[in-house]
Amino acid sequence: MSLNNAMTKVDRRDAKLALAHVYVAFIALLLGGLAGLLQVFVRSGQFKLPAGIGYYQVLTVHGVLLGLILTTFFIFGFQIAGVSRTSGTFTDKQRLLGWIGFWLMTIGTVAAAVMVLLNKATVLYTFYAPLQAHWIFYLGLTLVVVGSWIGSAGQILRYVQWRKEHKGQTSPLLSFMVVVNNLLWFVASLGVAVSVLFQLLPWSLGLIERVDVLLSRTLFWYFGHALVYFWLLPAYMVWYVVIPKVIGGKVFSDSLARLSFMLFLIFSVPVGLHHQLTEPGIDTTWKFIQVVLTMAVVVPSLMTAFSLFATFELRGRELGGKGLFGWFKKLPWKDARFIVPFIGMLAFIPGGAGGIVNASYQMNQLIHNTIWVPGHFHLTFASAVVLTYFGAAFWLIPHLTGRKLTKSLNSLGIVSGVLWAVGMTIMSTAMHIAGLLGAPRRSDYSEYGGAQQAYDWIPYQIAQAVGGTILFIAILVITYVVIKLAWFAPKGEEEFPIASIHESSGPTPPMLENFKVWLVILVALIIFAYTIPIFDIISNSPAGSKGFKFW
Ligand code: HAS
Repeated sequence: MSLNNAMTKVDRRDAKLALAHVYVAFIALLLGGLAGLLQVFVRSGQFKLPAGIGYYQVLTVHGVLLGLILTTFFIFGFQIAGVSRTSGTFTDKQRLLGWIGFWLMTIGTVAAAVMVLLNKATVLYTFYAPLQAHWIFYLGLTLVVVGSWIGSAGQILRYVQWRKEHKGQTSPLLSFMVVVNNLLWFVASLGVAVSVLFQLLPWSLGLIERVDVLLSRTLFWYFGHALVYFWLLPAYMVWYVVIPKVIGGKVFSDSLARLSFMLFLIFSVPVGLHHQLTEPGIDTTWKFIQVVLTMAVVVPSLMTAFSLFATFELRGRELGGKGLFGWFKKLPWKDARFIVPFIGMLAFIPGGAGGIVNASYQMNQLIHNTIWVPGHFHLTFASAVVLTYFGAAFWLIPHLTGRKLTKSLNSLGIVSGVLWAVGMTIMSTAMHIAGLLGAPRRSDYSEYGGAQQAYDWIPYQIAQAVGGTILFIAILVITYVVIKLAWFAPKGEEEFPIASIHESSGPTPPMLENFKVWLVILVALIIFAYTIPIFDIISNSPAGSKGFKFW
């Protein structure tokens, strides 16, 4: 049975480091959310951006701030607190690594953001060629990635120290999960690091004349799909370890949770080609192989759904719930720490089903590059994941600042979750339907002029504006709650909830913590899934025939 309660309170020095990350994340949420609001207005065809601001500029701000900055900073804040809480206070050296990482990431963010605001880096959050940004933008992103490596090293070292001090024992589940997520991030970000350092930076500096676009996209998606699981796994940490405690229950199975994380580690990376199913230049056999691997990465999510249902049902029955669904009513529906992530779980059911549609090769032809895809990731990322971050912030911030989540702040938290559910249902449903009608994603409708009225997807674009406005109101409510919890709520103690493992869980096989074995499988799968496609891309590249010019 794992030891999950090394400390009951996060050390003040570690709390400061974690909070610094969380604050940057919520600033990114507010600004990125504002950009999202402007975007849905433009897409409705009823609004033009003032002062020469471009649609794609706003779209880049939205994607970079929410997809790259909010996530990385919140995840690191949460993970630092989680490791400190379950493995113990960081040493000065480990904490220093955390601070170096934080400042590199922050400087990088500011540099990249300035370039985007100056309209010198309007390259969307995927930033692959042939779109080109100012070199400072790429340098900024490099600092974010390098900073994240250094910061994550501090967290991993704390876990390694715990294992040295507790030989033969199963490590705290939450710390273990953090290490898996950091390794996943490291292996995935190597792809984007190669692309930025050897292609995009030298190209933007004028050192090389051209880059191989297909190679840059392939390297991006090697990183890009694992990136979405790097966002997802912290939400799963909350679902597996925190939510059971919030509802008064226990972790259903330690082994199942660890196995699902290890499966994410090995299957998240070798699946990037499912973003490139319509691209010529990659052999269909390899696309198909990666489609099969994508179906494999669905399995740990199904295991998670099973585990959550079991946790909820066990607890509901303990509280006296009878019959097939009686247990459901017994869950703590008035607790924002539970209901907000729960709304996220519900959104993940259609979001995940949509993902399976996307991954189903032939069906991908129908939805690729339509607004169906943003519909999918607003359910998975912008609902399941982000709502779980919000639900976690409701206890994490007061725990770290030494304040209380008061009754009224709890109620406002619930209001924000309900507003999110309403706004997202309208916006995302409209996106899915418009996508099926052929509405493209990433389109500046003002460029279509009067002809846009002819398109039968326009009513759905207006519905998106309505949903997006409700979502922005939710962001304002959340920002208010966060500010109160950080600086103004009454002083007091708020728990960092960590559930213990259910008695019937059984012992955890040591194999599940043998990182060497899982990393070998991961590397083997990556080599298998990518060697031939990348070799083909390079050898068939027109510039490739002229030596190393393909970079
Ligand atoms: Fe995806 C595109 C396939 C999951 C994010 N995805 C994207 C993009 C983003 C994104 C950002 O194969 C756009 C990238 C771009 O800009 O071009 N995705 C999948 C598949 C999954 C999946 C198979 N995606 C995610 C997650 C994301 C995310 C998670 C963010 C966090 N996605 C694709 C594909 C594309 C794609 C293609 C490319 C499309 C194209 O052509 O461009 C799977 O991992 C999903 C598995 C999930 C499930 C759901 C399990 C449900 C759970 C909740 C249980 C609920 C409970 C509540 C217990 C099977 C765990 C209790 C309820 C009671 C009633 C009591």
